[in-house]
Amino acid sequence: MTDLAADRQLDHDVIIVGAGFAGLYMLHRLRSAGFSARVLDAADGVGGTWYWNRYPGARCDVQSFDYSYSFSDELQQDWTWSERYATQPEILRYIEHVAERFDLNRDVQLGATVLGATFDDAHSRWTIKLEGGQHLVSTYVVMATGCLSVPKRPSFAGLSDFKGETYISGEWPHHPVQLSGKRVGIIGTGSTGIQLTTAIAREAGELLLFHRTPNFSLPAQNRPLDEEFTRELKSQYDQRRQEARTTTRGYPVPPILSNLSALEVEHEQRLEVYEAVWRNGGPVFTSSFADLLTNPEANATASEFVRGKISSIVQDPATVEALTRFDHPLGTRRPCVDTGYYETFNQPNVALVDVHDDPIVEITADGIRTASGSYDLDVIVFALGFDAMTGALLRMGITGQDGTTLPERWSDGPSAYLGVAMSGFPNLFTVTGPGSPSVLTNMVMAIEQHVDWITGILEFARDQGTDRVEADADTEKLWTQHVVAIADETLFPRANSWWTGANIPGKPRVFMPYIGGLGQFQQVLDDVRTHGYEGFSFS
Ligand code: N01
Repeated sequence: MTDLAADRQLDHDVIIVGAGFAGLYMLHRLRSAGFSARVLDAADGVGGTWYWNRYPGARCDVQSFDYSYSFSDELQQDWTWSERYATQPEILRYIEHVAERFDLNRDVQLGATVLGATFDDAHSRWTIKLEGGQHLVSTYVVMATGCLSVPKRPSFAGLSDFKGETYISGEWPHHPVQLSGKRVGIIGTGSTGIQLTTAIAREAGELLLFHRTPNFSLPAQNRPLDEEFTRELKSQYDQRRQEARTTTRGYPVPPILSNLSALEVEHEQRLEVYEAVWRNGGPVFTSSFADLLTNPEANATASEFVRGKISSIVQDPATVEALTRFDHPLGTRRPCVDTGYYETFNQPNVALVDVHDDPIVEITADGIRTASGSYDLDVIVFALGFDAMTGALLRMGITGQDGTTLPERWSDGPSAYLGVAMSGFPNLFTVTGPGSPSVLTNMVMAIEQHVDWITGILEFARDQGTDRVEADADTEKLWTQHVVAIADETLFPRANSWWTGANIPGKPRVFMPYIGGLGQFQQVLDDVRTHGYEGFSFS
């Protein structure tokens, strides 16, 4: 591949991998800055995670009007969201609209599976190898490959013996799936499994939810957005976005939240705050008080409140016990957000199968067998999560200078400067990579932040007359240590979460996202830029 890169003309200044929110905006920004760029995506349509995750009930639990691009005021004024939390089809329509509106599709190559990306040290170029034999050569590569884009696949014994239908949530088919009257089993109770549960319970003859570790789920309090709300929102959209960029989460939080310690206030006052935040809905519950994610005692008051809510909703005591046997403080795994999840267990056609102490042993021709019993099923749905944040990058066949591969480089866990670049991999950038706030925030705002910054550094390199940009190894190491150190000051590392890689057997355990929040991270990015992109070498 090296010779190929040397002999050939450059195909593009930048190859972008991934046609989701990140890749499409990257293309738009690079074009505006005068770079030639091409987006590659294995899917047959744009949308990234929202192209693939089309399972029943899929929707986003960040409010629609926040989980959307802010770069174009015309776009945000023209587009109207129908609900507080948008469904997958509505989000996909939005992304397709953006791709058309900004004429992006002509530079998007779909059905393009990347098999490898190799850096040619002598000529400072990347060669991208695609399935089918095509090669593309570019100066820069941007991996916009998503944080939750590699589903964890089922590896249960006997899987191939099953006579019924099986589905993986992140690879849901495009054709309608008929579940009415069938006996359906769902394995997995993260955000995906919980959304699937409420949707499938309305349709299936019988639904069995195979449940291993309880997750906290908070009510979405979803609602249609009426004209008055939308008019008011649009009249202040710009201010809302400005504020969002300074927040930890990437969207403004409701004023009912308190900035006191949960232990500083009387029991009654604490309950009032929790009740108000519960009624407001959404994933902001852990911001009810200032110390819920740093002080175990404070956190226990919130966990207890949620436990009480679950007990008051679910009628069967054994189900309550299984749903509330929490092994982690509230918020140290990504809280789920639901509409009627706990109520679903009161339906006569729904039952929880507790596989915590009675694990799934195998899948049989007829269904699922646990250590103590067998469950006949027509359909099994796997909602087992993702090889998050690093999965897509590690599978991309990335080889840097000196022939070092990314899996070799990250064998002890990921290390990246600002979540955007790795030493030894010049001219390669990642959008919302490990070491950036990404999955702890509103992803669309985090994507815009990274994409704008990457565009800036490429313009800077061009202005300097250079075409080789690399993160310094020492600076990268310091940043990676800082990311871990600030996470260690919180309760987050206590949980077996996908943020730490704990959900994937053999994955090095490192707390991957930057916990400081979007606003604080912006200050870091600004600081690095104003110091001439300190920590990067240009040659
Ligand atoms: O994945 P998860 P997810 N046997 O890893 C279980 C985002 N998201 O796709 O905890 C039995 O959270 C596993 O059990 P356990 C959001 O950021 C957002 O649901 O390992 N069970 C767990 O219950 C979210 O956090 C939205 O004991 C097995 C489940 O599978 C992230 O995606 C919607 C098992 C995996 O849960 C990931 O959520 C959807 C086994 N062998 C997703 N292996 C919204 O915006 C795994 N499990 C609303």
